[in-house]
Amino acid sequence: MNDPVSREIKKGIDLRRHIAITQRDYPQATGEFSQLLGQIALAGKIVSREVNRAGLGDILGKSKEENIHGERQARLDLYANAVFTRALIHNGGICIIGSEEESDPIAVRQPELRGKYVITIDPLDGSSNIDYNASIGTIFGIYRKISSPGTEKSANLADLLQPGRDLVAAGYIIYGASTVMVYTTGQHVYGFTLDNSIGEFLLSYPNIKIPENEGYLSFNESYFSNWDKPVQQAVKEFRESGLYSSRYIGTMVADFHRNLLAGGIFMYPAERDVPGKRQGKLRLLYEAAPVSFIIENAGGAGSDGFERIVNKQPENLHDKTPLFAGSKKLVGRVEELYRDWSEDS
Ligand code: AHM
Ligand code: MG
Repeated sequence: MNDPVSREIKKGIDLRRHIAITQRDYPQATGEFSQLLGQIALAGKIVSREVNRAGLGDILGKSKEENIHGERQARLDLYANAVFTRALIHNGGICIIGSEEESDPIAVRQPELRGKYVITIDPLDGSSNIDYNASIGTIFGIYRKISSPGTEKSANLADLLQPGRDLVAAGYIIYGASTVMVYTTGQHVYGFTLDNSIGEFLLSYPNIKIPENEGYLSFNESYFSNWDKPVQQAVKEFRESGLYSSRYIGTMVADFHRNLLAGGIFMYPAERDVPGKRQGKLRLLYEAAPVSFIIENAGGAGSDGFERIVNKQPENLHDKTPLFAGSKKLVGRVEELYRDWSEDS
């Protein structure tokens, strides 16, 4: 960290200053991207406040609505979706949103509000944990508009269907023991902790790198018998290595965050014979691609067992994908076992 920018990026600086410093690398920047990250952070603070007092109000429990996946939406899901959507449309510098909670994309109608960025978002990941005071989170991916340059023309679905390798930035916010926002623009992975006393995100992790040969195995073991042979074999080997312990919260962003800091692997494999889960449960655009982009920039890997998640071309907004995200060694072993299996069968 000898360059002037890195020297200024010290623990404790606030997110706005951090963005301003890192944007100096891009003299052509118009400020739209900084504005967008600022709006995400603002919406995150509002959702964080609501999550912290959720049990006191009337916001826990299920609504009457279902999302595109046939899942009953929690009230807090809908609240988070509304907060993020509003913050992004007004002043977010974006032209279209693809959200887990909306079956169709939301294009920004007013030309004067349209920006050059495109966002995919899971406003509240870990819905099944909401009522039990366990960690939940928000995941986002930011792309450039590709359908027609400039902002005069409305964006369309094609702008959202981009592979993860074209992400401009990706990140997540965890509403846990404290609220933490992690993001990367394709170099360092930074983590900020919300200091509630001043209402600011302060830099707490200046350069996250995933450790090798230690950490946690994180998956829902109750599905073991539904997984492909290579996954079962990998799990057996990882357990027998004696290097790893097990942890599973059931909120991907929380499981992922822990393993990003501590090492290991998070997985949500395909269950080939289970309707609705033949490609697993997690969604490519607003869950798997952003975390894979992040973990690759932290020195790890994200794969569906056959190829890098960031190379997968989405065909639909709500496509699902199996996900293996963790240290290069563990994800690489899953891929190796899949390769041998495909050759044998
Ligand atoms: P959600 O976005 O509706 O909350 O669903 C995704 C979540 C992930 O956070 C988590 O990894 C997974 O569902 C847990 O599923 P399961 O209960 O099958 O283990
Ligand atoms: Mg989710």
